[in-house]
Amino acid sequence: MQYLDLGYSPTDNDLLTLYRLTPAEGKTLEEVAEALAGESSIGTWTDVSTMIPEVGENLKPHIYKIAEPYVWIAYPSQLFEPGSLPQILSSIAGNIYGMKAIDRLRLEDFRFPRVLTESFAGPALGRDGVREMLGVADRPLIGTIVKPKVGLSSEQFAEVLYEAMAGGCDLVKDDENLTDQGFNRFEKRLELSLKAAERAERETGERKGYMPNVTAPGDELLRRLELVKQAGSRYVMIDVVTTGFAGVQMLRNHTDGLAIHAHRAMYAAFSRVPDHGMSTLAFSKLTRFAGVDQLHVGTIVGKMEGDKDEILRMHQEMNNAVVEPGDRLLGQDWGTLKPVLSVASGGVHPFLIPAIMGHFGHEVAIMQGGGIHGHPDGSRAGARTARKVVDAVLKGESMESLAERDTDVGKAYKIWGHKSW
Ligand code: RUB
Ligand code: CA
Repeated sequence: MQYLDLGYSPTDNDLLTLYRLTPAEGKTLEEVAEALAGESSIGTWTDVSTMIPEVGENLKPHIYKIAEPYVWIAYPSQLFEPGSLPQILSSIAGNIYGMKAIDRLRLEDFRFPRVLTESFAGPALGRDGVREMLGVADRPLIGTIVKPKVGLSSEQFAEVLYEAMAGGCDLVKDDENLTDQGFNRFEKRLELSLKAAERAERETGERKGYMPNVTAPGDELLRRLELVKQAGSRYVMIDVVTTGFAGVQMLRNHTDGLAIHAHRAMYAAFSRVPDHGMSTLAFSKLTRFAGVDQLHVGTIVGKMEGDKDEILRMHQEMNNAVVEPGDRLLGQDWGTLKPVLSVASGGVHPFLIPAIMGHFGHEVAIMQGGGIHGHPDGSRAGARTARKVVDAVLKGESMESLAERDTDVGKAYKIWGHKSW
């Protein structure tokens, strides 16, 4: 087969991919691109007598552009099973990573055609639905991750959650590695945390969201989801990478109006090496198709790695109805799929909030763990500090001036006022 078709104009029915491709020693980019195009679609390593002409004609991919080290491929949409991220990934991000002819391979970006886009339900509530549910329209949502990550009992956990919510957090989440351990059972934590959240709601007059981590093998995941529904929670959270996209799609199909918070622990196993794996941009786009309502996208200024331009691009892909293609970017027409709320988290403290709002505007949830529970007067004071900082940023007040006139902020400023990563 010949898939090299430079100058081919992709049709509205094609799925487009952009790979960064490093051939193994002694191979040319063109020959390796040919092998990749075949292996990710209809081909194998040699010509086969079973290749009937119609398959070759109708289903073959087109390598339509090459600019070393990048390769652009258009695949006919009929190659893919509508609504199945596992099948699509097994094609465009599957065997090809392991081929001897390829030294390094990175899926930089992809674009689904409308027929595939609309086969996914996307977020049930999305960014705007989450805001409506919580009654917060015009400021960043403020949240926390209970710390220590694991180790507190269910009772101790619920108490920290209460303090944070009473102080002003809209959202409190389990950490990614807290699920159902002996020292903190899921059911007990769920019951006590929702009670504590209700108490904080009564006292503050605000609506609050507890995000219980239902990450587990599939059958247990669904069992925990049912517990969460029965308990009357507004949210579930899930570790999308370790659970896998099949599990996330399954969860989405059973949530019945609950919002899904997506934590991305392990994403960097794919994205960290710059010329291999999958970009965080491509990964993030998958989660909007899978139907999560909010996703960690990085902070630009916090403790986790992440290129500024790529994070802002991810923010666009999460928020916009249409993202236009650009230089080495394929864009996406999201059709009727709702926007996802971007979450900025990881090493955030109150005095990084102005920079985060500078980058994301108010359309973001800012989640601090250490930056709230590390306040010298405790979690409640930490949460108050975060809300005061957000209000000050919205009014244009400087952090120096706020720290001077407010005790909560002043105490936090002494520790973190000048901390950057
Ligand atoms: C942050 C935290 C999250 C990170 C993960 O806690 O627990 O797991 O947000 O990173 P802390 P990312 O505020 O104490 O650092 O959001 O980049 O996926
Ligand atoms: Ca965490």
